[in-house]
Amino acid sequence: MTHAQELASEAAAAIRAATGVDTHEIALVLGSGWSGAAELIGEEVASIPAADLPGFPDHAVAGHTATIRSLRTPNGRSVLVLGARQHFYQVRDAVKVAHAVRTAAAAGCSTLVLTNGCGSTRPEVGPGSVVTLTDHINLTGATPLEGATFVSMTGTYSPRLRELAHSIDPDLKNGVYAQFTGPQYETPAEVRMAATMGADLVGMSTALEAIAAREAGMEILGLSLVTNLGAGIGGEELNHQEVLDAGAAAAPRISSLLAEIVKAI
Ligand code: 8IG
Repeated sequence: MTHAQELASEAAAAIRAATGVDTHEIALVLGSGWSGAAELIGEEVASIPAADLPGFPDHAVAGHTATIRSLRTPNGRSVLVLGARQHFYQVRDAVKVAHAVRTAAAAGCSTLVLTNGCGSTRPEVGPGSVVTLTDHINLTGATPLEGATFVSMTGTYSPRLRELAHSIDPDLKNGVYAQFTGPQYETPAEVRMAATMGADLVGMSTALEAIAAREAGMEILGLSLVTNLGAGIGGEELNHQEVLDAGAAAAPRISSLLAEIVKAI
């Protein structure tokens, strides 16, 4: 085991101890706009401050709300909600970014749902659209993998889970997500570059987590909420408050969508 996997195993052991749940099955990372889903998915078994778990940032870094929650669905499955996403722009360390996902894998999760809010490079896929990821482009220049770890990244985003999501909401789009480092939004030229490279979406998360999940052999579903058109696509300048407002406006709809998807997994 690598040091990162050992630390994740320790965190998973602490989750088992705190929840009394031996094996979790599904892990969720809830990005901007998606956090309301947890209440609809199941009953809360335990809520653990992330700062109490090995390898997670302490309170000062994580903020007050960073918790790892264990839910039990009506059909008796255990879901781990990872409310402690660390963005690459916060820590500049892809191994730290991947710790929560590795912990979920060590806790037994074989399925991972990664959600985010993002920009769109395509005017026809505007704010409020929900996109299932077919692939990603990692533009961070970083990786959570260490040493000569040659992981295949083909088929990272499960076609099976994507089809399941589309069967629940036929309005879902498919798209390729490009992870930039942030925290600044892109220049219009960078958005055009991403579009030329084949990216439909631009954001600041998900790809690094998907790499770690892939290494761990997890089946991955990526769900993006488009909160804005990428810089230069819409004509209007990006405004962080408008991005937040668009996320808040879509929250009830996408939360119930995610709850339906989890029920069907
Ligand atoms: I919400 O337009 C959200 N997150 N990189 N670009 C990037 N991240 C984002 C954007 C965006 N909107």
